[in-house]
Order: sequence, then structure tokens, then C-alpha cells
Amino acid sequence: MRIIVTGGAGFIGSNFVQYIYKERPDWQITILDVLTYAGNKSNLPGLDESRVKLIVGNICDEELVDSLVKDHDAVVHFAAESHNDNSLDNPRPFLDTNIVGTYTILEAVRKHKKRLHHISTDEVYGDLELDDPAKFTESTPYNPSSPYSSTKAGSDLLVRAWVRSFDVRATLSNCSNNYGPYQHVEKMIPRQITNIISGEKLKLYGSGENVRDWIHTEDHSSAVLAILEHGKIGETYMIGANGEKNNLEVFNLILKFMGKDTGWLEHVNDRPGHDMRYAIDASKIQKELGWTPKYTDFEAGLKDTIQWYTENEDWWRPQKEATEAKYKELGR
Ligand code: NAD
Ligand code: TDX
Repeated sequence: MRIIVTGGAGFIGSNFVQYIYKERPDWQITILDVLTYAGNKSNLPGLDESRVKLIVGNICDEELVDSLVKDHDAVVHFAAESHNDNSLDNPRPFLDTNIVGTYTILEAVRKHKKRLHHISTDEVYGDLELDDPAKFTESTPYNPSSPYSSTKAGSDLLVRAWVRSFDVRATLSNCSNNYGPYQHVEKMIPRQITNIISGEKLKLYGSGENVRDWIHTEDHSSAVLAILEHGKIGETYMIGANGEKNNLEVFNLILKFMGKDTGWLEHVNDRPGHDMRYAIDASKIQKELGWTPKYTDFEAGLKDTIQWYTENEDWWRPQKEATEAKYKELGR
């Protein structure tokens, strides 16, 4: 099997590359990544170049994408602009990468009749009320809130249309919030951990009652592999690990595990249009593909993540100043 992993130098894509490298030793992996601020070669340590190749290039580059897809069996498409706060500040790159980039990949897999798995997010469904008994399922109507989630929704709809109109062999997955090592310091959990290490306060948006459904990134990777190998063409699979927690709970855990009191917590301006709650019903992938998450103890996973950021300051320190300067401009 020869696969292309787009966005394979980002947080989740690089975890997937490492996972496949370990779990499928006979596969050849080509990473296509333009190395934006979020892509980092050092997310990919210890890989043998005879099995993993990094092509630095843009998924919107039709010629490049076409030439790579021609020589591979499947594309696993992680590449995206992925941060809501950035999309609220400057939506344009989200339209280019998430919409035009996905279109470019679809046209190449259509032409060369290759398998595609498209990575998406639970945010395409909008948000739930705190007391809503229902969770997101594969049939929840799309209702995205931000430029980020609306471009991800648009990319999902393109994939579905290419399946129906052109018989493209594609599957989709919509996963909840990931955490773990190598996540960019702009995202909630790494931002707070690295703030404490830097002597800065934690920055909580609004009241902190917003709920996210946390999953360890390696569980996301194992689910994607299950879909790639056993998923039914044209189907969507929700990926989640029953990890609902409100933001204040997560902040309090970070404070506790890092030995700080609530004086370290600062309430900052809320994110415009801030989604209240995400929650995933993952029963379809569990029943149909037999997938189950391995990292079900969130507190243990969070402790490991704190330890990783504590021990890998060389990795995150170069991103930190520019990230916080951007937040300062946004008042968050
Ligand atoms: P990330 O921002 O850490 O990584 C994105 C990667 O894509 C980077 O390496 C970047 O260089 C690359 N990239 C961006 N634009 C590109 C382009 N035009 N051409 C080639 N490469 C490009 O993102 P992530 O958090 O790892 O998310 C990966 C995927 O998973 C995204 O599709 C995202 O929507 C989805 N997702 C993320 C989460 C989460 O919690 N982070 C949850 C569900 C789904
Ligand atoms: O400093 C912060 N303080 C804070 O309270 C940051 C950065 C965030 N937050 C809040 C906003 C959200 O309620 O924490 C929650 C999580 O925020 P993010 O890490 O920015 O994630 P979110 O907006 O939920 O989106 C994430 O999950 C779905 C990923 O970034 C997306 O790529 C994925 O699609």
C-alpha cells in the first residue's frame, strides 16, 4: 500500500504517520505538507526515509497533486487551516486550503480512480445546548458557526458530491477535539500548559461553561486506519471517546496537575460565535468496524500531555511568542 498523507507534518497528521509506520510496516508513506506555521518537520522524528517521504508542497497545486496521486493507492486528507480563532481574524486561507485544496484532491482521485479518506470535524454540525440529551450522529444536519467550521462543512459536501456524481471511492470521518503531544500552542490545552511554564496566567474564554468532547490523538489515528481499511465507500463515521468536559473543569485539572491555584486563572474576552457544546455518538464505528478508543482516562492522558510539554520546551518555545502576540491583538 502506498499512501499520501496530506497535512502529515501537523498535529494529527503526524500522529497518524507515526501510527501507520508502527502498525503497517510494509506501507510506503508520502507526506504532502506545505509547512504553514502549523506544520513542523520535527513532528516526525525517527522515521526511516526509505519508507516515509516528505514532499513540501501545497494541496491547491493541481499539477503536483495529480502527479503524486497517480503513483499512490490512497490519500488520507488531513491538511487544513484548523484554528477557529485564526478563521475569525482572516478567513481567506481557510477558503483556499479547506475548500479549493479539497477540490484539488478530489479531482486527482477522480481522474486516477484512487481511494480517499477525508478528515473532518464535529464542528460542522454546529453546537448543542448544555442539557441537550442528543449527541451528534452521522445524520445530524450541518449547521456550522465559524469560517473554519463552514469551510470544513463545505469540503465534506464536496466529498459527498464527488462520491455520488463521479463514483469517487471516498469515506469521511468527523472527530471531536483532539489532545496529546505535538499540538500547536495556539490550541486550548497546550496554550494553558505552556502559559504556566512561561509564568503566564491561563486564559479562559467567557465563563468556561463551553463543553468539548476530548479524544487522544492516537485514538483518532486508530479510528482513521479502521475506516481506511474496512469503511464502506460513501459513508461518514463519527469518531469520539465519550470525553465531554467543560473548559473550566479542564483548566482546573491543569492547575491541579501543575501545582497552581485559581489565582492563575484569567477570564478573557469570549470568542465571537463561540460554540457551546460538542458531543459525539460514536456507536456506528464501534458497531460496524469494531473500533474502540484506548485512552479512556482523560486525566491520565492530560498528565502525560503536561509532562510532554514540560520536557519538550525546545519544540514549542519557537512558536510561543508569535502565538501570544496574535492573541494579544485579538484581546484573548
Ligand atoms: P494542524 O493545523 O496542526 O495541521 C495542519 C497541517 O496541514 C499542517 O502541517 C499544515 O502545514 C498543513 N497544511 C495547511 N495548509 C496546507 C496546504 N494548503 N497544503 C498542504 N499542507 C497544508 O491541524 P490538526 O489539528 O492536526 O488537524 C488536522 C485535521 O484534522 C484537519 O483537517 C482538522 O480539520 C481535523 N480535525 C482536527 C481536530 C482537532 O482537535 N485538532 C478535531 C477534528 C478534526
Ligand atoms: O486560550 C483559550 N482559551 C479557551 O478558553 C483557547 C485557545 C480556547 N479556549 C476555549 C475555546 C473552546 O471552547 O477552549 C475550547 C477549545 O478551543 P480550541 O482548542 O481552539 O478548539 P476548538 O475551537 O474547540 O476546535 C478544535 O476542535 C475541533 C480544533 O481546533 C479544530 O481543528 C477541530 O475541528
